[in-house]
Amino acid sequence: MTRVPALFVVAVGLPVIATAIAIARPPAASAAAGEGAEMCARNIADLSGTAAIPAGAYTMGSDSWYPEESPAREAQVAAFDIDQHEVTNGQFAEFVAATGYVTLAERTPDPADFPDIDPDALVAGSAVFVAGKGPQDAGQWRFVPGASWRAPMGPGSTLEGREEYPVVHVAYEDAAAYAAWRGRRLPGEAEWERAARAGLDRATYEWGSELAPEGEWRANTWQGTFPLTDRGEDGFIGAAPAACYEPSEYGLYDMTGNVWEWTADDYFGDPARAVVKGGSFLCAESYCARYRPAARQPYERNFSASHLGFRTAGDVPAEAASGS
Ligand SMILES: [Ca+2]
Repeated sequence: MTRVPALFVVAVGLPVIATAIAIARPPAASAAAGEGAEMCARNIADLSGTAAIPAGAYTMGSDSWYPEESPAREAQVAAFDIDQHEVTNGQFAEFVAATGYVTLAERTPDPADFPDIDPDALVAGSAVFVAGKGPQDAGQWRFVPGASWRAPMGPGSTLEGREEYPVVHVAYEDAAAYAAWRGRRLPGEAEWERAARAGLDRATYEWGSELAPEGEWRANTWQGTFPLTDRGEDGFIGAAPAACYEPSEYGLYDMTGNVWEWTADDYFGDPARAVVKGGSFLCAESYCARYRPAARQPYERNFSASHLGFRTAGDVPAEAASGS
């Protein structure tokens, strides 16, 4: 399969990034953390790392929301474990330091793969959501040359102070390479959704029936009209450090919102696209509402963006899973 670089990908739900090869000025680093930083007193190094998810059956999908989630049906998964939080910049940096790995967004596309395109237009980079300046200045997606996991907003931006933020601008192969390095893998969609549901069968949200029970925000999403104004009532405009919000019954953080997460599964059998789950800090009630366990969306496997990350999963030996 010919690799198509991210800059030519039209992602579902995004404006066309494909032909926008105009060299965008690197945006100024936007407010990454809102007033919620004080919520993040938790030290992720103190977490156990992974959480065990029991084998069993549950109701996967939903008939109450978007068509791609239907039908609600029984799914059975074997026992497995999953990272308690999204893979962070600090973790990914360890992987890169140990292996010299170069992510897809950092590689210049090979002109041999694109004979019809001016080689000068083939540049490395990734999709960045650039926030607007107010109600009259909507945020927008741009392809930013030089944007990568190391420079999330483009050249000049850094990871300083962002070691515990989820790594972004990782394509599927980057996420899979990291997981393999740790002796792990990406979760399947049915596994991911079982983990997100935390035993609450058929519940709309990870924690129950209300998005913000008693006015308390449980995850990092977008409050307001996307892409105009994010009121940041959940404490963050943009991504949040991993594990700021309260964990689920399974001990998992940020299965809802913050950044989308890759799963291993094809989207409706299309091997070029994988299912991503969980929604992101850009998901608003008016626009996306995919901050639910049943929700799903496809991304081209070679796509990367500033709101897309992952976590890893592992198999549990049968004797351990049976409790013997
Ligand atoms: Ca938010």
